[in-house]
Amino acid sequence: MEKTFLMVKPDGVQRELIGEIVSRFEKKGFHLVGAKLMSVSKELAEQHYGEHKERPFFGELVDFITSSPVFAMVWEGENVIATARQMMGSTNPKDAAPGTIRGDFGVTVGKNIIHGSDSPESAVREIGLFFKEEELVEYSKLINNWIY
Ligand code: RTP
Ligand code: MG
Repeated sequence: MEKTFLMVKPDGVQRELIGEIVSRFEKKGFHLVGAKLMSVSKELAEQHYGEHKERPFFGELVDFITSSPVFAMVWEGENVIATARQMMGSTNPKDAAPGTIRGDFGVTVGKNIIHGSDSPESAVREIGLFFKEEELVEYSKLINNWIY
């Protein structure tokens, strides 16, 4: 089954939105297989956002993500990568539809509450950056028989 890496960013943690965000993915029918509250080191931030190294906002992005703890998660389910991105909404909250996480809770692009992997390749890379294999838990939930 497909897995994705999702992360409540420092603004989401500070604003006490962890529960709200976890709840949305639980209610959707996805399966939580790993989660932890953690600080992001400068090295990890630079690796995670490596694709944006040449962008003018790279320094700000690294400073922001290392400024306060994040809540890192791995979720599993059919098409979870694309569906989670839809549930997050557009990168800039001003363009994000109501009903999406960024549309409901965000205002500015620099503080847009949540990160989600944008492709299967990013998901594998990001899960590997943030989680050791033994931190991911494989288990069954009977409720999934009513979803899949
Ligand atoms: P993310 O990686 O955080 O899930 O967000 P995303 O895919 O929707 O957007 P991406 O293009 O990967 O950009 C990463 C993060 O950089 C910040 N950003 N700032 N100041 C700016 O113009 C600007 N553009 C992007 C955002 O916080 C975005 O989530
Ligand atoms: Mg991205």
